[in-house]
Amino acid sequence: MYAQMVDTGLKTVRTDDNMSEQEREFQARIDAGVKIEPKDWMPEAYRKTLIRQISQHAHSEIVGQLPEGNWVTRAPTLKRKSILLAKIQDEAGHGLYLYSAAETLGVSRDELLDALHSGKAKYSSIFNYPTLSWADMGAIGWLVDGSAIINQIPLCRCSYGPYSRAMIRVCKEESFHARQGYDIMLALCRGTPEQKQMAQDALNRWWWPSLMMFGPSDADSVNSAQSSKWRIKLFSNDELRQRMVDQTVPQAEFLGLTLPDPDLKWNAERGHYDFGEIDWSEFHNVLKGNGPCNKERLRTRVKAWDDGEWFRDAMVAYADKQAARKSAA
Ligand code: FAQ
Repeated sequence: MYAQMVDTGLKTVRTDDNMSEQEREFQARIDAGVKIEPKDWMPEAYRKTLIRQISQHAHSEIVGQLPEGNWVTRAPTLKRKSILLAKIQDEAGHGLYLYSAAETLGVSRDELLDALHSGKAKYSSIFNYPTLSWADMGAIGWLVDGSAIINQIPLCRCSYGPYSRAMIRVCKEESFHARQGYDIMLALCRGTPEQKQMAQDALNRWWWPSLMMFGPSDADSVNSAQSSKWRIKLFSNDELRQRMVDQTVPQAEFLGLTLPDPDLKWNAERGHYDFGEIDWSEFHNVLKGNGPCNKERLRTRVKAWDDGEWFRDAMVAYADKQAARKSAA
């Protein structure tokens, strides 16, 4: 069906000339801004791309609970503890909306979780870094949730209905997360010199990994061309990364913190901040499973899954019993 494709040098992209009638109609619907719904016909590659991206996204939300979970018992006040708990709980909810959206594409949750637990599935590189101090809770909310929002606001308008609708609620909650993170940073920066130093140290460690969240540079992004054509991606990795830098620099200035990049400077001609080269070898190393916490994160997830088996079994047994009662009545 997809007989001929154009080789972009990265990954093949379907061209208008070589599409079947059905594919052309599908592309026309996307170009007209009509949402694709689960029961609509879709090219197999569109379905697979969405399953890949949505499930990676769901796994990121679930694994993303772990770095912050590390600080629940050590939050400095009851109020901070309640806020952190609520945030972590929100991330679990995001994972659930996203697994549900992926399931509408004909894949089961068990298959998705198997892929995560066996180490086959990817999740965001950012969650393979350790959380060493309370200031990391501020840096994660400010920078990681901040980056997540920048990436996810456009996804509210993506072509696949269930994904775009899930994103609307997710983005609302992410905004609260980013604000609470900035509020932690603000409190630390207005505190003692030691507290301000903690905030600076967290910023130093989380800045570059946050920029890596947006994925490889456009020149190296294998999936971007086709995903843009299908309106799964509305902006490129580099465009969104630039947006994050432009948005964050004044916020760091307000905090009185220094971004750990000697090449960062305003470029009046471009109307954007120029910034230094990202260490892509670190990014690829983390993706290969060799980040500081990859093994620990996976081990924790697998243990949580195994420990929950009795509960899942009990729920299924109860549901079976109810169904048997109903059919006997
Ligand atoms: N980490 O060709 P591209 C959050 C992979 S949610 C790991 O550019 P694509 C909330 C990519 O999968 C954060 N892998 O790929 C929260 C592909 O591999 P594959 C997650 C990465 O898909 C906050 C390969 O590299 N957000 O933070 C990364 O077109 C706080 C080539 O890349 C989403 O998932 C990475 N950073 O663009 C929770 C948003 N970047 O599959 C708790 C939805 C790239 O071909 C606490 N996803 N890769 O083997 C997306 O927008 C896209 O998937 C991108 C990547 C932009 C991430």
